Amino acid sequence: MDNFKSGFLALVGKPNAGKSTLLNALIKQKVSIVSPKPQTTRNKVLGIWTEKDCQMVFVDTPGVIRPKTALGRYMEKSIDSGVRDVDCIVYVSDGHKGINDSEIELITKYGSKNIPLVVVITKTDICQPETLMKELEKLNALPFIKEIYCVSSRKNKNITLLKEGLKKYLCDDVKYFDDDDVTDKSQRFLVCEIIREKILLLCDNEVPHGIGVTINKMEFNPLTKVWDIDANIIVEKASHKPIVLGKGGKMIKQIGIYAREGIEKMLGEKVYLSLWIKVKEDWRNSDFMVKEIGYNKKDL
Ligand SMILES: Nc1nc2c(ncn2[C@@H]2O[C@H](COP(=O)(O)OP(=O)(O)OP(=O)(O)O)[C@@H](O)[C@H]2O)c(=O)[nH]1
Ligand SMILES: [Mg+2]
Repeated sequence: MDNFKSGFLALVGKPNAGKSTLLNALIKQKVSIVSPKPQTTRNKVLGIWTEKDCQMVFVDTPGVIRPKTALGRYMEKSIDSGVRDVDCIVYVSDGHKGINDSEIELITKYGSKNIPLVVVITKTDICQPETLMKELEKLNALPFIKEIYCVSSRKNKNITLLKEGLKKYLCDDVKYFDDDDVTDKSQRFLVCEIIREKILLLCDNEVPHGIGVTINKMEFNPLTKVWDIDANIIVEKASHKPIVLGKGGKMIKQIGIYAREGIEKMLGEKVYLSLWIKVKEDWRNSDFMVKEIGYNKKDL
């Protein structure tokens, strides 16, 4: 193909910085779940944007943490694999929160990888101009940063400008994905993630971090045109079960309503969703169970 350009661009940064929201804004589709709680993303998720003469493959990654569990180690490996061999690293920083020394250290680490590094300050819709100025000053002192963009994914501000700017880092001439592919993830994966997103939204404290979701059945009935989905919500402590269940089953019902809406939007068909709560004590600390729940190192 003449003059066709493609490439992989990794979105990295601290938990809750706004990476997944930015990915969804860049590709104008929701493929990665978003929540106000840190450590929402657990896997590397690709978001694909294809135009006549280019294909940009954005790689969403979990926020950088110091891993304390087997799941945390899996997440750390997802980040490593997400930035491996990419054409550009897009470091996403929460402009509302500001940049501290540990973040400068992290940006410096990514700057030393011999891969072009672009910094995106996001959430400018809720930033104080003084905070933003201070951040820009700190970043301007780092010579290895190729470019700095200020965007708001929520208000769709400067997203097109960023996407156009990132095209200069595309250097392959292969079309990696079909024109209508938007992600590498399966519908089953996205269903599990939508359920987990609603639990992150509705349940507090440690509960959502110890949640895993697996699918028992996912079948489409062509006669009724309804998807029949049966999924398990795995909790890591017996005491979490009544929280997810709620008083008189109120919480699980709400999770089911929100999740069904999200899944119907994604699949474009009616959905019948059954949810079951299962306890798997301390699963996040077991390599075996982490894999069983779907976080398989072979997918990295
Ligand atoms: N006001 C505002 N909020 C934003 C913007 N982008 C993201 N957020 C919010 O920031 C929170 C975190 O967003 P995510 O996209 O889940 O952040 P993340 O970096 O993917 O987080 P992890 O997956 O945990 O690493 C959510 O509540 C988003 O709605 C933005 O441009 N403006
Ligand atoms: Mg995320």
